[in-house]
Amino acid sequence: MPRYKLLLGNKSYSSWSLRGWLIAKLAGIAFEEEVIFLRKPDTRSRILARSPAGQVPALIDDGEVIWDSLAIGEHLAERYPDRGLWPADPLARSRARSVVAEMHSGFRALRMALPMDLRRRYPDHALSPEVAQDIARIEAIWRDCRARHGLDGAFLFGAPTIADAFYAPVVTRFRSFEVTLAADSEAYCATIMDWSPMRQWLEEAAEESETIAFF
Ligand SMILES: N[C@@H](CCC(=O)N[C@@H](CS)C(=O)NCC(=O)O)C(=O)O
Repeated sequence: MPRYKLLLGNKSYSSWSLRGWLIAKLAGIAFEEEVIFLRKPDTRSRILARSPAGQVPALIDDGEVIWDSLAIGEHLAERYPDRGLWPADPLARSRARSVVAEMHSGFRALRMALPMDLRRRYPDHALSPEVAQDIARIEAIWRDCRARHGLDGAFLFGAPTIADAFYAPVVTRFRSFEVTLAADSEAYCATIMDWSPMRQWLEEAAEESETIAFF
């Protein structure tokens, strides 16, 4: 039995689970998965039986639970410091932590208005000024990271890091809501959609039969 188990929500809808799962893939660990469908009468009790915050993702490491996507990232980065979860350069690392923290605690308008939904497209979806402001800020973050730290690869800091895992569900939102982006942002979105663990997640999401109607 693998040492690690990852507790996840539906692959089609759980953006925070996607982050945790991509981070586990980046760390190269072997892990079991347990998917708990969201928005079911027993969702909360099922998650609470395994993780005290009642949210996914949670990583179970040898019986000890680490909840929250960012805590999972830090836990695995500490366990496997040679696997490049954070950029090696100290300034790039601080910047990566900043943009991850900004995602983790911000972009509320975008997250509420454009849920992650890998099963449907929402063309012509009106964007409020607050959502447009979040989108502009995200494009500026991507541009700045790529220009300052990403020149030796196609990801935000060159090679893939926790920062890309954190922005991957934003990419899927931009795709499902057919958000018009600048050419460099489009190129970054294409990189994420073609990233091998991302393709695996998308394939597994497509196999799910549960659906959630957001609108
Ligand atoms: N801060 C948490 C947020 C996790 C979160 O909001 N997860 C949602 C699913 S994407 C959840 O568990 N919701 C519980 C529910 O729907 O009952 C993290 O980064 O891991």
